[in-house]
Amino acid sequence: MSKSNNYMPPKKWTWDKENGGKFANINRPISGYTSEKDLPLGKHPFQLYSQGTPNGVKITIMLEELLSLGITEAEYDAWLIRIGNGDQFTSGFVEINPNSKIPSLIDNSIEKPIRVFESGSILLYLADKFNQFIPKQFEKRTECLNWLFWQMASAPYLGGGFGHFYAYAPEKFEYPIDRFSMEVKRQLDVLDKQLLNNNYICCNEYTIADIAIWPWYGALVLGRLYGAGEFLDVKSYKNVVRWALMIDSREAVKRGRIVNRINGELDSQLHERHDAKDFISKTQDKIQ
Ligand SMILES: N[C@@H](CCC(=O)N[C@@H](CS)C(=O)NCC(=O)O)C(=O)O
Repeated sequence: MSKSNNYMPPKKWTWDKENGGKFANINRPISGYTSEKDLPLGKHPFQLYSQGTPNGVKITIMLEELLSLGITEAEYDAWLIRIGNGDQFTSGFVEINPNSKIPSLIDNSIEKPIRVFESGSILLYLADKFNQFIPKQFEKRTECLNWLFWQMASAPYLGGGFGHFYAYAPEKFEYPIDRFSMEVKRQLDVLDKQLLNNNYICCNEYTIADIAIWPWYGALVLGRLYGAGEFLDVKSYKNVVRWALMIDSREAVKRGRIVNRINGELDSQLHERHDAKDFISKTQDKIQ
């Protein structure tokens, strides 16, 4: 373990400089909007404002899964919120999510449209609204929610902790990388044991627990997150890898993964989705 640096926290923290990390330009210690701008509005029942990050992808996968069951009431417009440009700090976005984070959703299909923010809350809202991807029996529903909330509580260790210090921080610091690698590996072990005798995360069925967990831990074991596959020895979590590959092969997942995505191969970026046909004709390779 290397020696600590010489930083001594002052008596009172003040914001006097950017921290130099990858998202330094958008981080600030106050909430609220920085510019006045309304959100665009499309014709479908659901208006999604998001970017194709692991949290964003949870919702596009869920909506595509619902549509693949023939539930046309789940039709949606997916608008791109470029978080690197600070689109989450416009007045329109803050109105639907005071926390300025993607994903955020408006349900326009009801008399008094409502906002839904926090990806776990959005998944639960859609699951309850359409009675899909959530067990009906109370005990099983509770187990499903256990894992949904587990994901919501664990992801900040993986993203905000490990991912931040391993991939985004301006320098590599051993202490936080060790601290969060240990926690992420423990979480992977939790999942690996859960999936030892189960095809899906819970209740022997595909649920919003799988849909929430896959974009984070599935992507991690498939080597798609932070370039950390070898570092975390992800292949050793064999049950998680098997589960991740199974979810990866679902057609709705393949579609959901590319909506609002702004990196990777051009044919895997569909910046905005307003129609099922957009997957054929509007990916970046087709429109550039
Ligand atoms: N707990 C929230 C986390 C959402 C979140 O952290 N979103 C990130 C992208 S994955 C974001 O909007 N970041 C922009 C920012 O921090 O300004 C959820 O699951 O919806």
